[in-house]
Amino acid sequence: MIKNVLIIGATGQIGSELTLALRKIYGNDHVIAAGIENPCEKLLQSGVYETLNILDAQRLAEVVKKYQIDAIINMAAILSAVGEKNPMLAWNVNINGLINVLEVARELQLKRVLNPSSIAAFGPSTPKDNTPQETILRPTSMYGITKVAGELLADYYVLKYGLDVRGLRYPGIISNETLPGGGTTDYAVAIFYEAIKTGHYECFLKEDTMLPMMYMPDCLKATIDLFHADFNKLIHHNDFNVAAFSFTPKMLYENIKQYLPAFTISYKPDYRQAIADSWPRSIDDSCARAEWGWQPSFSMDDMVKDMIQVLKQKHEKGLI
Ligand code: AKB
Repeated sequence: MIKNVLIIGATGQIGSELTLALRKIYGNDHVIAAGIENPCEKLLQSGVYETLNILDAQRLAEVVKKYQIDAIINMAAILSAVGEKNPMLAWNVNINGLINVLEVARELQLKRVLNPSSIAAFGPSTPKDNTPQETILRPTSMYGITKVAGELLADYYVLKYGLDVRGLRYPGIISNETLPGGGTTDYAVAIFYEAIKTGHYECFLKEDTMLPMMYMPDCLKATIDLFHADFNKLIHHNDFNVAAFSFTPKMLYENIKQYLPAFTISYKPDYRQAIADSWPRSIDDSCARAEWGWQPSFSMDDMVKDMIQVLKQKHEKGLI
């Protein structure tokens, strides 16, 4: 039984909400948040926060021992856009950081590791529609290269050492708590903030760029369900496709405009367009559905409605 969980990268977009969700399940004292940035009040007040750089293997081992950790969730990553600006940083954090996690888990005989991958694992030669889980993996971004290598490394630890390591390929994640940082799908979050705050958004992707996306409550559900899945029933381990819906910037703009009729958009594609063009348009997640019962709850319409409602309230209170 898992008692104490360490979440590395706990201050990030997914890590921050995942920490709070897992504290509700395991208890505040049993979910240790760790990262290199300043944590928000909610994280600090609900449990322990440790400053920890994933590249510091010795300190990682100290934290694991100090809190008798038996599972690690690794949310620390350099995402696609920042990764293209600084490829070696992406390789270092995403691969050497992961090796530190896998090695500490092997040496200290932890019970479980969860390490996410991404739709960035696919590349321009991958089939773009309803992309299967097992297909051509030849990404052209450094982030994507680290995600494929990470999936293979994690599977290697399963095969070679019998370590319980699992992972899922996140699409773009949309949320209203912590802002994403450094990704290509970040436009799908920024557009809501700008629609509410200024009434105009300049999009860095072309209007017809279709990408797979998911609302945060489904992202948390997918992560926690896979974390709790019966290891013996898993056929795959570190490459689960998960899907909810796909849209283009134009589709998202038109949906938001229903709630904010004066909202305007302009398009000024930059270097992130090439990254987006190399990714799938939609995802086949039948392995996740069959092996651990994955099913999304939020449609695009549900997500837009909820995002507008939550962010409007925050804006009225002066929080954004
Ligand atoms: C990114 O855009 O880099 C991430 C991802 C899809 O993994 N959000």
